[in-house]
Amino acid sequence: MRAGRDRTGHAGRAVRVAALVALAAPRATAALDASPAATPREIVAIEARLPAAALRLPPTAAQDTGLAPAGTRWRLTSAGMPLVATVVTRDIEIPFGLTFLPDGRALATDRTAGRLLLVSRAGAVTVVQGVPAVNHVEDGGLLDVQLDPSFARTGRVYFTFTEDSAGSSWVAVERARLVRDSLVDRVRLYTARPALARGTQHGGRLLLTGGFLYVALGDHGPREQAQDLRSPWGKVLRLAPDGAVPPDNPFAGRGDALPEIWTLGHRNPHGFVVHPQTGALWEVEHGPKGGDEVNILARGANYGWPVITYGREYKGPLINDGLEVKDGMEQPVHYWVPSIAPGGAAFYASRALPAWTGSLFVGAMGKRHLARLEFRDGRMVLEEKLFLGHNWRVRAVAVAPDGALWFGVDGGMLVRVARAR
Ligand SMILES: [Ca+2]
Repeated sequence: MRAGRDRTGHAGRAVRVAALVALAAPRATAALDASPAATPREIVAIEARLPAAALRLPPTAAQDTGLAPAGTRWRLTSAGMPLVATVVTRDIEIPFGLTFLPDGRALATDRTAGRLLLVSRAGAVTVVQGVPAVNHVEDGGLLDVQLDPSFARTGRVYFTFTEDSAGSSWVAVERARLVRDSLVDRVRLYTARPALARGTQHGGRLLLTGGFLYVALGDHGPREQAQDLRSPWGKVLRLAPDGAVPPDNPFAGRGDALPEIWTLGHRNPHGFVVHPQTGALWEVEHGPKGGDEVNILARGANYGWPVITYGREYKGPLINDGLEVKDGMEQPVHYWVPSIAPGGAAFYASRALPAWTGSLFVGAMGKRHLARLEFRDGRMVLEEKLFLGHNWRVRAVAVAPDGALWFGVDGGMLVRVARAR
């Protein structure tokens, strides 16, 4: 079982709780500063192998998933900053979408249960009413949720979900208004067709930026669709916030392509964020066996799946004879072999934890940690693996208005990381 690997080296609960290991982050960061020309192979990976001491003891029954009761806290150090991580709530199973209202409450999707939740910093959970029925087969359910920039005035929220279609499923994009604890005035903006029998690799992330609504979709199983301009699967789409197709989209006006396509060649996007300085769209996607990618999206560009990849088939054979580079196809800005199985992602743009400002956080569901990545001149120069040893399948990641970093763990729980006092 894959989970066992992450627990290697742990003699059990007593060691876990007793261990107090300060991270080597400040020293490693300084060393990297001295060698800005580091190639990707020279990247220093900081492995925070053990959790710092748990301030309270998690129950034995929760050891397999590493889950701990609400209120459990751990101290840690990252980039020289003393931090404390606190379990905000356990009242969630598969935290997929995570964003924040202006008042500081989290708005989170509980994927498989099809629940939309409002969560206060103190852990009070309110179930939002008016959410549509979802298909929760395999990886389906209520996927992402994002606020409109005008949320404070309009209450507008956008969300994605998998929906039944005669035994198969597709991904729907809707907009509604959040009024107190209910969704009202639901409007269908987009339906990704065709429906497919597979219940996996939907992607389903949303972004609102620059006056557009971007939707990142996976190949939904049949990989050749990622290169098929007549299919929305394996694409990032660009829509107006009302679902209309902008006339200046790269494939608009062509008879042989869906005009909503912005980029193509994606396998299964799970992280989808705007760079706080450049405004560029960054996308993190699952490769097959190996080859998870971080991509910087450019209008009309082809990200290669399944023609080029750094991964292999799950059973081991090469894909397309192992082709990794091809003219006309983009290279990722970073890739992981072996895979980390990325969850959500968030750029840390706040000044609240200044040593983190500019970092990209990515949940590592497969490798069971929270990755903090630093990029310089278009290259990743540092990867810190936070919370290694907890066995947490970190999925959703987002930054709260107060600068705290929240993440969701399958199983599940929401955890808040802030400066230790
Ligand atoms: Ca690619």
